Amino acid sequence: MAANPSLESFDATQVALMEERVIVVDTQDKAERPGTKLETHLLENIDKGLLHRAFSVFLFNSEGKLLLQKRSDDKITFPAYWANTCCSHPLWVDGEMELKDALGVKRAAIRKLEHELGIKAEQVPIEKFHYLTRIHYVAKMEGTQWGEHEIDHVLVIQADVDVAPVPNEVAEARYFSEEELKTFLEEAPEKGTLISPWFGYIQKMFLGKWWQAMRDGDLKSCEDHETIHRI
Ligand code: DMA
Ligand code: MN
Repeated sequence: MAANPSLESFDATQVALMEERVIVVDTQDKAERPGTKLETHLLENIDKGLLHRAFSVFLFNSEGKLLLQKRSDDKITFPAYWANTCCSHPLWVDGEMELKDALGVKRAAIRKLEHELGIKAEQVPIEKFHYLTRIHYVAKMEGTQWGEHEIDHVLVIQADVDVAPVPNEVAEARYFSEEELKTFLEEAPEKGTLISPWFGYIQKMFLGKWWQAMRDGDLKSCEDHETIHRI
């Protein structure tokens, strides 16, 4: 681990959150030990294979539009990038490590939907989440010491919610139809819009299928709890 990664210039709350204890896993997603968010997001550790557990929420409203967020400029990793509704990490605590029915990552998702987007827990009841699959990916933030190396547990929920973004987490939250998202992504390079690597991968590989299944009320057909997709 880097002796002294420079954090002085960052938002104090985001710096404090680097002390969170996330779940270090092996390549089969077996929990090994707690690791700080700082340790697990430094490229010099990622380059040695350090891997942790994460989740990604895709929230659709009753019109079938997907909520995306633009990450705050205050985020230490991937500031100002657009991503799916909410991403974060389950913590090394009993409630968030429970594997049965993916309860651990679902609880973490409810915690962070409120923390990042001000969405109240009662608007996203745990039984409404669909746990679809896991994606193992690595991403480096060019020109920085930061990156991601995660087994990302994908959660989909359809719910109408009240959104109140928290400024040092989320710069903007916006709903997209499938067509609107297509245009947004096509125009991204010329407009200089940053798209997070994990959302980019998921969008290309899975999102169309999940969107259709959500409309058909058949998300169950997209559940694959055995495979860990490796990107
Ligand atoms: C990390 O998200 C998780 C994924 C899937 C990239 P994040 O950087 O937004 O985490 P946090 O909100 O805890 O900083
Ligand atoms: Mn991470």
